[in-house]
Amino acid sequence: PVTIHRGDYRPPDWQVPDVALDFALAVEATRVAAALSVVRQADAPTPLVLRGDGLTPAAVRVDGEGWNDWRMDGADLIVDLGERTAATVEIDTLIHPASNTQLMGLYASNGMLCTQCEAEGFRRITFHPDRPDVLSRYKVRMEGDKAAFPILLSNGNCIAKGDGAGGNHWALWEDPWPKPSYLFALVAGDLVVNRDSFTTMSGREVELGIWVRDGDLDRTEHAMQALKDSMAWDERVYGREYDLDLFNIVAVSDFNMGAMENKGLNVFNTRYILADPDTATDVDYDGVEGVVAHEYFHNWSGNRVTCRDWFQLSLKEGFTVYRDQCFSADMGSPAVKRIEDVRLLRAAQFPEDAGPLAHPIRPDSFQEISNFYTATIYNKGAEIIHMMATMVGADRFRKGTDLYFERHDGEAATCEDFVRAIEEGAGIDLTQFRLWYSQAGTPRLTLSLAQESGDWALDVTQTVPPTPGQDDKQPMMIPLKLAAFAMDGSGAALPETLVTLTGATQRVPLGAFAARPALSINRGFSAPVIVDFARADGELAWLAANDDDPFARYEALQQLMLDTLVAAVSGKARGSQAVIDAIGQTLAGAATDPAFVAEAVLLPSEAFIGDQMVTVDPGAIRRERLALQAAIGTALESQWRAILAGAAPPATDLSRKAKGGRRLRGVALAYLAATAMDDVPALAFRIFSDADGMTERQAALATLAHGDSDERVAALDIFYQRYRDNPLVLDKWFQVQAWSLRADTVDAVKELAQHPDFTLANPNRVRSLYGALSGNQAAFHQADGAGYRLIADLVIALDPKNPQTSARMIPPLGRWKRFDDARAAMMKAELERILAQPGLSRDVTEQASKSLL
Ligand code: DPP
Ligand code: ZN
Repeated sequence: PVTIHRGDYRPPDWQVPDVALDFALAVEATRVAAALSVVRQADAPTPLVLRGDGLTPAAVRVDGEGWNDWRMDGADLIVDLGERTAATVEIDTLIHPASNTQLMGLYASNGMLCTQCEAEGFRRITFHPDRPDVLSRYKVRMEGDKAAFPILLSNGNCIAKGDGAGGNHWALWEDPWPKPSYLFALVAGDLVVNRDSFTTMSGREVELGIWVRDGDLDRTEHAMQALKDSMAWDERVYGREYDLDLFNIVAVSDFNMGAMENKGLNVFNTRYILADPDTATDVDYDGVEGVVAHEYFHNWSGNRVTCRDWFQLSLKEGFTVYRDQCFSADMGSPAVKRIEDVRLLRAAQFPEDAGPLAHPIRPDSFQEISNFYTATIYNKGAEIIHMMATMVGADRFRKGTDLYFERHDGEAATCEDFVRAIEEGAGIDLTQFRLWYSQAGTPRLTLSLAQESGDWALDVTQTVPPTPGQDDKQPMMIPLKLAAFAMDGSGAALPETLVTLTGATQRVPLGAFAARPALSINRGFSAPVIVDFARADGELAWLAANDDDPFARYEALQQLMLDTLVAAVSGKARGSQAVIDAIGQTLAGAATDPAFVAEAVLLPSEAFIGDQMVTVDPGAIRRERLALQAAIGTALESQWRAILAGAAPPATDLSRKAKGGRRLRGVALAYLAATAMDDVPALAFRIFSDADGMTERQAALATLAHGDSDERVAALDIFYQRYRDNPLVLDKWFQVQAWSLRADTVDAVKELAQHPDFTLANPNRVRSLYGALSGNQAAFHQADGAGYRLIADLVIALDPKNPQTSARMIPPLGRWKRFDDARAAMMKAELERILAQPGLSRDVTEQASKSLL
């Protein structure tokens, strides 16, 4: 495969100011007639290079005449336009939506036709430069059978429609905003709409539509509310107004990503639109709200200002994730949202940064851009923006983003453009900070306290570990929020201070304390770093109870649990009493903030415990984590039972408090289930049966699924019978079984893959079974290698159909360096077996071969 380098960027030789597309729609074969107006930018008469993927030109015309000066270069079309500096190039192609299993370009899903073009799917519809720095105005005509496709949608506004011959009808859409081809969208199908409207801050009325299959309409209200809230939030917080008269969202069940921000016509995975209390958990509800906001916010951070090239992907994704995180924090609990975001970063991004696929948020090279829609580009990218905002404060950050939007509106910009706008608008020197864009790897801060004649100081050493292609790292600019407290009741404290680290070592004065102070470090997770700081259990427990920053309280308790678990796994058991006491004390706050308490008392995941160890021992981690969970379950039994004794909040109550209450009930049940108390299956089954909504029902089912009771079998069966016709809920049925802590989970997954409801054609279904398995550390790393084999078999079977989704399953196999020799050898063998397959996609080839390094 060819490696593409960021340094090789050249501006396009030809711009394409206008694109006219004419679609003759049919599921089996759709004819596309494209007319591109092209204008030469290069001085020399270079030919026009139009990218294609699986296309054959049926006809090529230039300025209305048949044209023979063209040739194919691999999949691409090269048109020689001689000395012309401008022309209209027309190309006809024939595409086959029904057999498009990659779900890129124009494809059929559930009888409807829809598109996905980011990053490079437009070239599967017609020949085009298909690079984000080529922006065009689009006019789209589509015609098709009125019965099969009663609804015809594209970007922008519908400017004409009518009936055609033979039961056909047609529509003409025009998008006034120039856009890159990756934002093109078309949808044709039998859809119903939830209509609403929004009046923008300048008084413009925007028609909103959420389009779904018949029968799903009553599950769209939450998404609609989220959309209106997002529109108002972006006006209030960023001064950004929507810019078309129409905003449509279509929900599609077969979708590789979560959703797509096409101009004026977002296309969504159904799982981020459809929600009602009976079928969606509180987590699902929050997912809908967050993703609707994310895609809406892209209208400015992504669409109005787009990316110059795909190396700049984090320009729009990191910034937009940051924006959706702040939105969700404002809509709910900022502390809980921060905890969730950090947990996700640690679960998905830190391992990526520590493994063979590590890359900077602005990568230097890639083979297949689809492989770079990563937690690094998205979530670490968001942390980089978060740090800038922390350093300058909200008002100056807003000045920076105002300048960015104003200066680059209508342009294809770079990460450097963004940094410069923040520098100038907010007034800060980000010279050293730019290293966050170029250096991969999670910085590690090693801390120690020093005492100088009654005054205390903190010594900080930072190191950035080597990553592939980057052996030597420079010290980074790291904004570290800290505070210090006297634990002796004297009340002495260093109030919250923002320290900006710049050197490899640095001494931070803390002030006078009679005894060693308790240090509250990286408050609010001000920087995406790992902190190494040996602290006594008593100090952590004190912080867990007394720190004034809720995130720091959470961190202190997590660290206490982590220290206890790591010691136990390493055979240095030190008892669980400190953890039990701290959890018991935290539970006292359950009535006031159940959501926070539920997050705070959760044990660190098996994977995160593994991340603290030189060699991960999945079996010992599971054993010790379950043992600690059982000890906590037993010691605090009455508190857990008290939480479960009250009635659950009604499922229709989506207030912060009700959601928190349900979450805490799920945690309480899990703690009890870890003990050997024999009434627990019956208790869980009663909660499962009595539940008036999916949050309680799924929590109880997941708890039962870990065990071995008759209730487990009954609940799984009831759940299946009740929801077998609802794909999103059926995904949960597969998922809870693949998440199970049972010893036979790998075999169960193997069997479930043969279930009549399992299909490789639907990415959600694939992820719900196999994605859940690879996230189940002890199962995936089962000592006989059966988990590895199962994932590799999947990658091999799925690659010919859907390389993008297949390649996403590979990274867990690439973590072999962290495991013992026997496991490492089996993991590598599976990667090699994948690479030995003939005709492997570029996606899988890149991920598997890099994973072996
Ligand atoms: N649709 C994906 C997202 O919004 C890629 N742009 O993140
Ligand atoms: Zn995005």
